[in-house]
Amino acid sequence: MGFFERNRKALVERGIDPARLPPGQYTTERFPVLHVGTVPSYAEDLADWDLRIFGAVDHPYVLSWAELLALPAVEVTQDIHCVTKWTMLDTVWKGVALRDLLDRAGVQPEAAHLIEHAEAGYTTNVPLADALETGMVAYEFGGLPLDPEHGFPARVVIPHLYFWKSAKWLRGLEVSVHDQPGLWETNGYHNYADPFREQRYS
Ligand SMILES: Nc1nc2c(c(=O)[nH]1)N[C@H]1C(S)=C(S)[C@@H](COP(=O)(O)O)O[C@H]1N2
Ligand SMILES: [Mo]
Repeated sequence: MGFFERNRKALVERGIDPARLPPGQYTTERFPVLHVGTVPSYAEDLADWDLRIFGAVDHPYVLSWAELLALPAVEVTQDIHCVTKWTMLDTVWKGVALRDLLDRAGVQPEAAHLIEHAEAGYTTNVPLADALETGMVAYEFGGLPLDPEHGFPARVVIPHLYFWKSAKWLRGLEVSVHDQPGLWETNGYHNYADPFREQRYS
């Protein structure tokens, strides 16, 4: 029996439904770190961080760190899946629902895409409907602030798509009428990225 089969069998033995594991994935307990470039650092009070909500919206706005924390928070437990084949089950995230952030901006009716803008020019695109359904701007993982390498102070989490669709070190949310494929999407990765349909590459 190979590694992937053993991993799947171990889930069954733990009473976990193996259908939660997308095809070609294995589960891990330790949280891998994956990104291009360097981990950004910020002032102690995060005065040099903000989040801009803009694009095809009636009321673009900018949130400071304190303003983000003051918004109603949600806590979710979700499975996450990286295209490099690891899955983590039952990860716990706290933050603000993308729906709440975008509703405040007044999304224009012809908008159909969300472009996540992160530090150092990293972008990734998701259909607006997907972002509104499951997406959040997370600032806690497992009850603690995000680690710098996992996106501190805030990142997107869209658990039902491969994890490259969840930008770390988030700085902007752009609502867009037209699709704008991001770094990985313009380098051979799938534009939608459903792990259960194994949409790894295009
Ligand atoms: N800003 C930024 N966000 C990013 C990336 C990146 O390179 N830069 N990499 C993506 C990829 S490919 C993955 S798999 C996940 C990894 O998140 P983690 O390091 O917290 O596991 O972050 C995503 N978000
Ligand atoms: Mo990734």
